[in-house]
Amino acid sequence: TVGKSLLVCPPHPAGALELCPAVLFFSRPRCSGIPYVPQPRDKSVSARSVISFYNQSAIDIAAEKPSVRLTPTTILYAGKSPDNSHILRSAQYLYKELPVRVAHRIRDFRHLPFIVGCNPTILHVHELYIRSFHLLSEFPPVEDFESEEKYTKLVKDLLDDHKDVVTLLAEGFRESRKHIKEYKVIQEFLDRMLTSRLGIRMLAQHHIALHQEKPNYVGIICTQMSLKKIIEKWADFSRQVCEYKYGFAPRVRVLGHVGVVFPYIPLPLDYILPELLKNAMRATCEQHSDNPVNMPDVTVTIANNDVDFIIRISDKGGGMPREILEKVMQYHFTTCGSEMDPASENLDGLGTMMSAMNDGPNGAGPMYGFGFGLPTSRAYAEYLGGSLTYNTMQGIGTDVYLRLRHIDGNYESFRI
Ligand code: ADP
Ligand code: K
Ligand code: MG
Repeated sequence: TVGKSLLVCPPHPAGALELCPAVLFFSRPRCSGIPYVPQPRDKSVSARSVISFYNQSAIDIAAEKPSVRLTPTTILYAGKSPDNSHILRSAQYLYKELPVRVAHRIRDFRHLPFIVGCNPTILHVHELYIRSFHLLSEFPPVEDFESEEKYTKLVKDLLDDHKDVVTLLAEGFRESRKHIKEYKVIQEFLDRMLTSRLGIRMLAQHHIALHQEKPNYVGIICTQMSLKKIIEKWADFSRQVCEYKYGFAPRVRVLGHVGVVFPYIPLPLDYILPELLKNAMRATCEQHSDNPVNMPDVTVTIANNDVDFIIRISDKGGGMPREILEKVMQYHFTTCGSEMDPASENLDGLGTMMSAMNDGPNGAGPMYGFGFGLPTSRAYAEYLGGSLTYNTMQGIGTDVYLRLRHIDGNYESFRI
């Protein structure tokens, strides 16, 4: 039923947003069949990638360079020039920066334990990065608007090429993690990989968005973001996914500083909020399945101050059993089905869900099952200078706290 329900999931309200959970997690390469089998790729590209395993000097040199990370304030106040020279400067920054960041990720792939690096799915992603490195570093310098336009087209294409990377990594590590004794190796790799990817995508999306005029937006920064509105948007979305899965869904109440409006980047919230809300709704539905009419609400409380803002998501879904407390933050750990063991391979469920997610670019993520919701959300929150923590009361429910730094506060928030 999981697979069936997901085939007709509600559309994703984020529309074309690159970072929507569905796009991040569950879409697949246009070229690939399902279940995933690495496809024979363009010969020249393949040969290129293999050669670069041996002849690495360009990648090595780039990987030695530090990445230049910008604060959101720098981006916000970079200034809009009537002659659009800010767009050119933005492209020139990306032109220098992207090959370095991609080279860092390639270095990480090379440092993976051999047995993991050999996994065909992981190798495929590794090759995708090598290919991107070559495309980016061999592009002629961006000097005028004509070359800027071509460069922006390349950046768009690469965003698209990489949209399935999280799904592929989830799959590759699920297959190969049994060979690794230390979970920390996987966690550190995925934390770095996913947050770096978030950063690259924010920069790329920002550059693309600079080309469009949108009220209250400078690139991807919303200058008047209403937390209440964005929470409500994702609450509606999650309720639809939930209703589809269970036939009912708890209501969501938003309390606290509901009137606050401030500049922020909605993109990461578009990933984190639905993941946390789906978790709360799933727990509530499963705990109160005998009396869905009187299901307790999920309560979201906003607290805002000069330094940061906190979103608490409280559910009365019975809490997390003691024996899984230590594991819920682990990548791949899920209580999908009756199994509580992360090593248990619910291949059927995963396969069906993954394929369901590839039906359209704006398809919805599944209610649960990947075990990536909490760890990815925490990695993103920490990357953004914040935190994700939880308290659970066995028998009653769970409170999850998402704390994030303001980008216009007195302290440096984070660097993208
Ligand atoms: P998934 O939702 O795919 O299982 P997550 O990382 O989002 O992966 O969550 C991991 C596990 O943590 C869930 O399977 C569930 O057992 C537990 N969990 C998460 N949030 C809650 C919650 N609010 N109440 C009870 N259990 C939860
Ligand atoms: K998990
Ligand atoms: Mg989840």
